[in-house]
Amino acid sequence: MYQPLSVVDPEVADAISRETRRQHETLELIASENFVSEAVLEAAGSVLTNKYAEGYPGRRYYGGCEFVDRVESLTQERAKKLFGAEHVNAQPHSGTQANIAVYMAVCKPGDTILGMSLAHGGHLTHGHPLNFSGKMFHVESYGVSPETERIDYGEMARLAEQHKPRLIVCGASAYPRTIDFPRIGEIARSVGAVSMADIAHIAGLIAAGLHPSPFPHMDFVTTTTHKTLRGPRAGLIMCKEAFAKDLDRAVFPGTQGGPLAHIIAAKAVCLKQALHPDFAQYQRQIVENARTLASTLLSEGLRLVSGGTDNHLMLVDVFSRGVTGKEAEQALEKANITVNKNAIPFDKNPPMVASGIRVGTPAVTSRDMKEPEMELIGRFIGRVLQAPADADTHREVRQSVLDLTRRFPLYAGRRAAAV
Ligand code: DSN
Repeated sequence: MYQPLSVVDPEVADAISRETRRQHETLELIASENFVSEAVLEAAGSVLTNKYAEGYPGRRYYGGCEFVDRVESLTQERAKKLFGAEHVNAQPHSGTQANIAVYMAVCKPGDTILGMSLAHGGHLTHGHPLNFSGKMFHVESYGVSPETERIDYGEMARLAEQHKPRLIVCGASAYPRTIDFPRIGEIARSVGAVSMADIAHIAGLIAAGLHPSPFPHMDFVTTTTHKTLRGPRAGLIMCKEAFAKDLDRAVFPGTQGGPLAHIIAAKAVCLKQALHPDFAQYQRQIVENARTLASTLLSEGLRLVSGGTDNHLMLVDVFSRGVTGKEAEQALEKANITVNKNAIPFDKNPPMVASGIRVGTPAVTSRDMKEPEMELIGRFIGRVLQAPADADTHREVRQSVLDLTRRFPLYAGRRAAAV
């Protein structure tokens, strides 16, 4: 007999219900988060979770794969069309899994990889010493220039020439500026390195033509599907046909077992939605919103790393105001504004304290907020950061945030049940 979650497991049901309410009532400014469509949620919560399907469409180690084959092939076809990719592997469970697979496809343990330093906006998997990438490979890191706080391509070229890496990795998780893929591709080719772009943050912008494409400059492109792409939490890899076999072997059986068919279905749905013309308009609004929020924060007297943004996020140097990133994150949370503390380039504070916060617009744009709301949000942030320890300020701003979130409901059909 069917029994709802609230009956089977009231504790988990309660946590989900409270999280639903939190999502409704806060301003989600974490640059890597978003709100998926109901259709994506439905696919992710479907019976496909019951199915094992090791292998690839048409070449499985299990029977009964007719329908999951169709789903995985659709995901591949749609990703190829959206990004202009030659080959797609739809199975990575996450962005980290996607990056692991590429490294395993082209490198041997001990090979040199050149990636962007986490401290300057890169990602853990781009060679951080505590990550598998830093433990398995010899890592050289490039970063941003101290003057412009933009990627120092000259330094990248010098390091590539000096260390002759097997793989050059670009892409970032906290970099507000356009990435010069043609230039990086040229640097890689000049030293005989394979190139990889991790476009997890900017995949939606690339799909909409708002950030230059990494194709045909890069050999491999990895992404998550849950950030600007607005799909399920998962990964995806694209590559040139010449690398297809090595890549597929590196995903399965190299680093993963059974793929998550329900999540692959949710990726297919998100890619279908991303191919619709409305998606490009959504991406344009993300970028417009980021510009407006950045200029409002500047007018509030806050310093932005590199002076502004070209994409969906900005790094606010809150320590220039005497507030640490940790204090800023906590104070804003009390006002129902969610951000994450983030190191800024050449940070003097340790990463768990940090001098900055990272602020992004994909999720609030999914709630249909536009420029006037970004101006309001910028002023809320400015106000909290002026008095980060003041409980009255937290309360007043929280009330204004609640007024705003009520005007822009999330999952309108579910709202009554959730709140
Ligand atoms: N942790 C993600 C982010 O927040 O950017 C990157 O994987």
